[in-house]
Amino acid sequence: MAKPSLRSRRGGWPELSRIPHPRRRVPVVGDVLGIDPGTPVQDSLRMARELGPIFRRKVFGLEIVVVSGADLAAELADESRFTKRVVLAVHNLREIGGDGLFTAHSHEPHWQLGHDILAPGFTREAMERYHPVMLAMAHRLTAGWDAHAAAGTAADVSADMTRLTLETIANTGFGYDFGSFDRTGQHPFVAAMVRALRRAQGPTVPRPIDPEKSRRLGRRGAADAAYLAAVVDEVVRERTERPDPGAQDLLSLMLHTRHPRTGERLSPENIRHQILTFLVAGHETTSGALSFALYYLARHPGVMARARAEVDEVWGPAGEPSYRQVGKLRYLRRVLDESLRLWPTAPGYTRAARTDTVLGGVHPMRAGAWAIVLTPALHRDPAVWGPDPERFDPDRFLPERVRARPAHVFKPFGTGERACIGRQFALHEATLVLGLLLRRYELRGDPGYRLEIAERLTLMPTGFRLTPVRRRPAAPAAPPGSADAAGAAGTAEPAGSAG
Ligand code: MNH
Repeated sequence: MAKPSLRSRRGGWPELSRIPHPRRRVPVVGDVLGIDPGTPVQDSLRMARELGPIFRRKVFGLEIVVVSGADLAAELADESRFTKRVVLAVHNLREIGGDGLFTAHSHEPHWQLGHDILAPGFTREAMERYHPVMLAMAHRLTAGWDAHAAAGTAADVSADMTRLTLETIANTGFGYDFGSFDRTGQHPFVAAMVRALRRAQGPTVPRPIDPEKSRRLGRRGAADAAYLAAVVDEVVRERTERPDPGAQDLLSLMLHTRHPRTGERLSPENIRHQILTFLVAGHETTSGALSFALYYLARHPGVMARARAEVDEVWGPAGEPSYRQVGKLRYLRRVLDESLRLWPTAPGYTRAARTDTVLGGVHPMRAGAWAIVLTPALHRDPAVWGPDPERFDPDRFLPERVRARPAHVFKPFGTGERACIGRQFALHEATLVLGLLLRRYELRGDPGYRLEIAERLTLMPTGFRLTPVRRRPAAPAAPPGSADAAGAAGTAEPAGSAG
């Protein structure tokens, strides 16, 4: 345990010293020993285990206060005392996201305007409109997995979930198609986005300054930003060249609607920022959530069997699930929630004090001072989640158990007015896809695989592969050898021979 020192070296705020920091603090550079620049979240999670519900971590001159205690997180959720803070890592993303919804300061005019104009794109009615498009994108995924099944090969789960979620947000939100499933490698949009997210995350430890290398990085960054801007141009050009008067998607809301009260419209520049924001925020985290859920399903055969039994019962053996049938997969939703508990793919959010205040009676904050809620740590607070928070157990999300917990202990989508606008979109898409995969395949993981997580502001499993095996068609509806089963096998063949 770190021993609280009595005096603050910064002076003026001796109280800061009352919260612990890692033991091996190095002059000037800070708390960097044993720290890997690529995994700030997983390192902070380890520190939280040792240092408790609130600690400070110093990286160069910057002292970050990290919160993982449920009581403190509940305080920080009080919108009258705290508000979202656009911290450096998010600010760095303004190079591509500008004053789009995610990177905007709450006081910037385009935040409220954008929020109000885009809100109709996330209603229940909107989800019902997206549902058939989501289904069509999921069928592209299963066509690929049918080919794996036919060839007996394994799928790279995160890569395929990224193909799926990128096509889903692009097609539902913008009527735009990246063709991700038609290429073997990563789409250049995804590559440029991942590099941008990594650059924004920045090095958490100082690296030797190599001027040639930093020039190279600068050029790379400018090239990526230019490329991403070109993609946005293309999205807008397609819509303006082939106007779709019936379109009721995010793009038409941005281009053609006014604020319901003030009549204001989004500026052309802001629209560009919003498009990129939604293309990125709308797929990267959902892809991670799906990948983690599939990882936990493969690791827990009992959970997988129960989830599959639910799908078979609620959806039946064949046919397209309706919008409403997706919402009925209550157990599968709990699997998703439990995956997001252990690995919330947007692993934190930052809260700044609106006025001078004291957090938890221990940590005085000036107006503007901020703390980060580290959600993977909050989601493991033993005071809330019990003595074995690492255990994967979807029944933690049984309604009566959720009701028995205090508020603000499960925050994978952030908090308050700046919480995720795409929550229902993501949950519907992910539940739909998991249901389709469970109904269609046995999923075989590599028992030797050990979870490895890449960090780039978001969390994503890497190297996780699954071999899909077509299930025997469910007994009564389609006995083996029936037209149904033969038809299904037949569609797999051409794709299989290609792969
Ligand atoms: Mn999403 C904000 C997590 C899916 C669009 N999202 C947030 C925040 C979290 C978050 C956490 C709050 C960040 C902060 O306080 O700084 N989002 C997720 C997760 C998933 C997700 C874990 C999937 C799982 N998000 C989506 C999808 C979309 C989307 C899908 C769009 C279709 N998210 C956003 C936008 C914001 C946001 C836009 C910013 C909202 C605002 O500040 O007004």
